[in-house]
Amino acid sequence: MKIGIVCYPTFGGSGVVATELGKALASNGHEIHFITYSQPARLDFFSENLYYHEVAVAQYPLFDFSPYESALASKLVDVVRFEKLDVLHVHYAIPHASVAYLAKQILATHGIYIPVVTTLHGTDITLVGKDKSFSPVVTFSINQSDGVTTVSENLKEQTLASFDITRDIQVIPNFIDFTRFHNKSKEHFKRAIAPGNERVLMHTSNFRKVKNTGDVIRIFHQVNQVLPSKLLMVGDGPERRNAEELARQLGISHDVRFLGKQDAIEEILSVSDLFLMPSSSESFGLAALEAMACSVPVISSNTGGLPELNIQGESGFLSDVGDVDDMAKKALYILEDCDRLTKFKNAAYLRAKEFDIANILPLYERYYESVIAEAKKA
Ligand code: GMT
Repeated sequence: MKIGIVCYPTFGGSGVVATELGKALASNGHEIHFITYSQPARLDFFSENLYYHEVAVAQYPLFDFSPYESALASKLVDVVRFEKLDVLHVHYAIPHASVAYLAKQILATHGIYIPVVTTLHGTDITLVGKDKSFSPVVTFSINQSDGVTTVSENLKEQTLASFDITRDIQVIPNFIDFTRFHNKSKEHFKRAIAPGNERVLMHTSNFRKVKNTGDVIRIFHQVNQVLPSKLLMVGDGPERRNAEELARQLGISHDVRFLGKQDAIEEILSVSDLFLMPSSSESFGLAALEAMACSVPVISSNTGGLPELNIQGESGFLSDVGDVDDMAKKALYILEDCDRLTKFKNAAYLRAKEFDIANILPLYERYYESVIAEAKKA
């Protein structure tokens, strides 16, 4: 198949999923065309089946806000026509689903019918999409897509509950590539981070409010009082300064390392014993899956799609959003006993295996085939 992929090219989960999906589809012989405003962060791989088309937005003194949507729609029209694509797969509804609809209508005037698959990832539904300034467009563009997927059952339920949806939604969960994400021996790095063989806790995110990075620091503070440990904070974003300030106020900044944005997440996970994800909303929790693939158990909140990934008492524990005491108690339960920690690490890895890309890729391939077949009938 010739597949066009539209996504945010950043380190955000939707962009990561879109890029990893495109890379895997290309390895499976499909021709993949990424159409984004800059090269996707994880498009670090050469394949004769991978193409990248940059959306350039013209600047003009009249524009306070450059019209990205128009530039993207025009680029989609151009790429679909020239490359003769079979399907367009857009990730994150805003604005990609409505832009794809516009491109589809323009192409129809040229006698070209391009089916559109929209994948809903999370805040495009749970936070941003619900806002009155977006919801009519989000509803319309979901209903007008030829195929719609969500990354968890919970996100599907939330979509149906929050918008007036008149079409089917298919759940296809996030996935993991074990050739990259597995536990690697990084003993020298571990000794540098934890010279006293302390336990290492880790959090990675884009430090938005929804990630509750303050709770990460508070959980660690409680753990550290009982069991001397280290915390690695990976990523960057608006809440990073507050998290750093809180670590200082609690007197633990010497045990907390803010590493900023990092490419080799799997290497940092390989020296970690526990992953913390206390988010107030999380449609799936890709970062937690990456941790589990590297045999790192997870302490998470029980919100959104997290219970579909993290199994209570097996791959880690889940607590109510904001219940820092409970999360700290459960973190200590896992970390205090070496045999128990090993048991949780093994169980986390086995749970992650269920989301191996080898299991999930065929779901997307079959879904594209069914959407293309339906479109041909119409
Ligand atoms: O929805 C978001 O906040 C953005 C999105 C992204 O692009 O970073 O993240 C979401 O998509 C990931 C991939 O499908 C999911 O694993 C994340 O759970 C989800 N984030 C939230 O729901 C907060």
